[in-house]
Amino acid sequence: NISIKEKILSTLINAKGEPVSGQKLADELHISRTMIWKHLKSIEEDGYVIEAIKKKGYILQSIPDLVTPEQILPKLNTKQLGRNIDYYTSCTSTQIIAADKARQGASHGTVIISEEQTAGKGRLERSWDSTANKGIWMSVIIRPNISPEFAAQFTLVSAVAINQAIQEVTNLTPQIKWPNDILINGKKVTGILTELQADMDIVHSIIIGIGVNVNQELSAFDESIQNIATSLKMENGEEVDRSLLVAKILYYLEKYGDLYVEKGFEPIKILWESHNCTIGKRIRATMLRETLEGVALGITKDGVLELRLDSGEIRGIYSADIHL
Ligand code: BT5
Repeated sequence: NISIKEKILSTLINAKGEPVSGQKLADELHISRTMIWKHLKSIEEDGYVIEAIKKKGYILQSIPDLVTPEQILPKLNTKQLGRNIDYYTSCTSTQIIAADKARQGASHGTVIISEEQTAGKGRLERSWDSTANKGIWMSVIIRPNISPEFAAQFTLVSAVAINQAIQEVTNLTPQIKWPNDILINGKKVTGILTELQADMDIVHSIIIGIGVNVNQELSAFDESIQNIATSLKMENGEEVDRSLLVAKILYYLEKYGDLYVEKGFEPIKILWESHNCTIGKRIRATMLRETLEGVALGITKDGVLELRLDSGEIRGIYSADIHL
């Protein structure tokens, strides 16, 4: 059933605005005109606008903003990332699906993307608000040839890539907050969750979970985060083409990921520093066992945050929640 609907849809898309005869569709698919009509209704329910013209047929007037492979691939300019896209209208968490796929051998660059997540997750089992059709909820499986100790830096590589993509698509200037947030006007627009499958000395895969709030209104967010979250639309006042943004994120993720594997962290560090809002500020870092306060001096060549405590002591921080 689904495949007949998809065939009708792709026929309409391929007709590029020319009318498609209902009788011809019925003949080709060996189903009745009534069934064709039912499928068209169902396609309209997905957000496509179809016009029926007497004696001529059906014309596709507009396509909904979805993050389907059909919408992403024509905009994608990568060698490997996103060449294999696993698309869902709804799922628990793309991160969970990606972990399974990675274990089953999914290739470098495989993307799991969903319009909605019912159990989106942040770090430390926190939840991630993932409203249907309004954001980018995706996981990218990569298989770089690096040792596990360098994997965490992919969070910073990803932050630089997403930041760049957002700037290109929207003209907004977001800022990176160490380690895994992107903020606009002090509010969180993106979270990154980097997970690792590895042995002691070799990475099998890194799963980069990317959540970007794109077209939400404030009321779409859970009340508990309405004062800390924002979306691209809330900041620049207009709808953003999600599939274009996905394609750009994958483009820069491939570019900076390759650069990192080839040249190390130094070139990424420079990019990261030029867009961050953490360095030089007085911050509080909450970790699992302690909370420290001090001035963020910078990041090391390994991406570790250096904090100068009031006592003068300098501490390296590997992972924490930062309060500015
Ligand atoms: C993160 O965790 O920021 C990582 C988020 C990663 C989400 C992506 S979506 C695709 C993939 N599949 C998944 O299941 N996850 C990844 P953390 O730093 O722990 O921040 C989580 C905190 O951010 C929550 O406790 C809330 O306070 C806040 N939050 C939750 N949803 C949010 C949203 N949509 N926008 C802004 N803040 C949010």
